[in-house]
Amino acid sequence: MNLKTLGWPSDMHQDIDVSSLARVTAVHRSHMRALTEKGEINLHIPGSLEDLPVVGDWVLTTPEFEDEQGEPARLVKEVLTRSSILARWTDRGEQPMAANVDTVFIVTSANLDFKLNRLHRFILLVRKGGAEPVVILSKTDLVENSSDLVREIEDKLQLKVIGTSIVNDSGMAKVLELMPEGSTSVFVGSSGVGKSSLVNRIMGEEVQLTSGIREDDAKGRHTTTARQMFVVDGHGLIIDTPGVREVQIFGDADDVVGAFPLIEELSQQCKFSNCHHETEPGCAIQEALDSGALDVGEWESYLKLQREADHVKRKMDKADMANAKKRWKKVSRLVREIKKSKR
Ligand SMILES: Nc1nc2c(ncn2[C@@H]2O[C@H](COP(=O)(O)OP(=O)(O)OP(=O)(O)O)[C@@H](O)[C@H]2O)c(=O)[nH]1
Ligand SMILES: [Zn+2]
Repeated sequence: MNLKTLGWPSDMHQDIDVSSLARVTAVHRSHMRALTEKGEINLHIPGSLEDLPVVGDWVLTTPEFEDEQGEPARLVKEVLTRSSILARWTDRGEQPMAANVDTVFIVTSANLDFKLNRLHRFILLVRKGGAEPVVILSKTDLVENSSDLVREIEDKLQLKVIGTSIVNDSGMAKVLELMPEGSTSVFVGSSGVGKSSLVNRIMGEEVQLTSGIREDDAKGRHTTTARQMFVVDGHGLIIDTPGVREVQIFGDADDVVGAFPLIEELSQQCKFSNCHHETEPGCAIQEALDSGALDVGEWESYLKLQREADHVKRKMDKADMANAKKRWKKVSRLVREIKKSKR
């Protein structure tokens, strides 16, 4: 496998000894895996390393040795500067989920209502991370006017939108066209919109069957095991990890409230319309928590999501997306901030 197939940009880092390059393909609790020109290896992380690699990272390594498991292995010497980051935005800050991603396919289902505002905010987040967003309108076989819908969204978002269906195979060629050799893509979107179906179709059935990419856990859910970055024959790479899948299209406090109908109803019964549900008299939320009518766990997860939404919103309000130059400065600043927050 040559470096270009692995996504190495030929115009970068001319002075690097390419034989020491490896790209991280999987991050497990106990170890990491990576691909080099010569094949797959175990990656070991010395305790002195400041920033931990994520899937998609390019690292400089020591020469190969055989580790305790008898596998070819290398030590990470340095994580190279990321061209882009896909991060999960939490109340503890940005958590990088994948690095050096060129295209983020944002999958949204044609048969479900979606909020353009929310999609828009997510698109801004992807761009802020340095990747190119593309919207996929999935399951177009379930609606009648899908091409009108595609054009409408394209128009409103000023962005490429591809309608797909795994039932009649439409749109697959267009998706593959945006995944040329050497490119790296991820698929994100809410649960059930059809991400796995798309990735499996793109990868081809035989790859899926023979490489044991997916495995059912005890509860019958799909869990991604082993490798988390795949080469699509004749095309680019796909990163598919549980963390990447969890990158949520959150950002609107209103959406959070809407997801908790009981809390929404109760807050309308508070004595003061601007109640913070803390120590105010006549607070229906506090009363419901005392009486047990509202579950403490539910209230806590509501507060957590609310904080995350606020955090993302504040980030977005500060960002000026119109200026591409500024955008790139922000990417490198983001990388520095992430490095700093790890210290
Ligand atoms: N009609 C129709 N159904 C589809 C299509 N794509 C996926 N589905 C169905 O939608 C359901 C969810 O698809 P998945 O691919 O598992 O969705 P996902 O986004 O990977 O979901 P998570 O694994 O929970 O993140 C399955 O029952 C699929 O068969 C499509 O193009 N048309
Ligand atoms: Zn209240």
